[in-house]
Amino acid sequence: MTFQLTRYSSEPIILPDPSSDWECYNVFNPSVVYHNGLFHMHYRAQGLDWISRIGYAVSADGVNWNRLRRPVLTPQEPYESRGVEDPRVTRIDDMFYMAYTAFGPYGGGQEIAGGSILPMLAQSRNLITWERLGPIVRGEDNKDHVLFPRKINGRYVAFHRRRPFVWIAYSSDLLTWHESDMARVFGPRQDNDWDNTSVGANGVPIETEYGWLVFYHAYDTQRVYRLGVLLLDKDDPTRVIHRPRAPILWPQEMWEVRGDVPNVVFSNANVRVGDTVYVYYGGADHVIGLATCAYTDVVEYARTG
Ligand code: BMA
Repeated sequence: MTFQLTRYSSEPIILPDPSSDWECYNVFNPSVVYHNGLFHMHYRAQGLDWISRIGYAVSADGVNWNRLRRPVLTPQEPYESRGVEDPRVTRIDDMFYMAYTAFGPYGGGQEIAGGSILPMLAQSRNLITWERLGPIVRGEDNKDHVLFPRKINGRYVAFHRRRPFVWIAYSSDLLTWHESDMARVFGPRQDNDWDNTSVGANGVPIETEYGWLVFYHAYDTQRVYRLGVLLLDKDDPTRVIHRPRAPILWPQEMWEVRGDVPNVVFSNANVRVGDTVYVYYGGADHVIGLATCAYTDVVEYARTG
């Protein structure tokens, strides 16, 4: 079975705003939640200072967006001095949780050693005002984390990335994450595969009758970023049920091939609304695109592709 996402348009749906100081250079790597009949987007934005902030936009149809004129998350802490990046928002009950990457000073010190990054969590009731909770892991190169939309066996669950693998972590309170509650889930494949170098999770996993539908990104030895899917066991999401061979989206349009970083499609948003899954993604770390698919088709592909 072959399967690919369908681009909504051959053009990006959101561009940098030349009239803004904080989002005039790049807008990319969006997260989207569908809540109370609206699409809510959080996205990474950079001005000429190249520091990442998180912007917010809202849409009734998932295509036309109304952008808040100010960022909803800006660097505040020393460990965020070079930016707050790559939001992934999950709703659990009445709370929204944002997983984001804090990018700190060169060198970093003990806390943020290994890439100067921290995989952070924040919470909000209104999607605009965010309160920092803390990191999942300290002192290592770790990002691409995202919370599952519900507890499994009584505990919160998050993906995170220990290069080149996707890991899972469990926590009873979202504040304490113990090494003994972490496990490796999946990693790169063989030499000639598109995902042969490093993998990371995309948006919030989707619960299906067959297991967790997981969208992920990977790059190869040429650092071309593509997207794929796989299926994990519902009760034990460290267990891969099926992983199709082929990617479902890869850089093709000019704005995916050329940009701030070439050959990148990178997504933090795979949101199901009715029969459609909307995949929002950054093109070449510069603009935001949209691709969609039928929910039943992607589930079928994840099971049998
Ligand atoms: C990854 C992340 C993404 C980015 C990608 C390609 O490491 O930092 O934010 O889109 O690299 O540059």
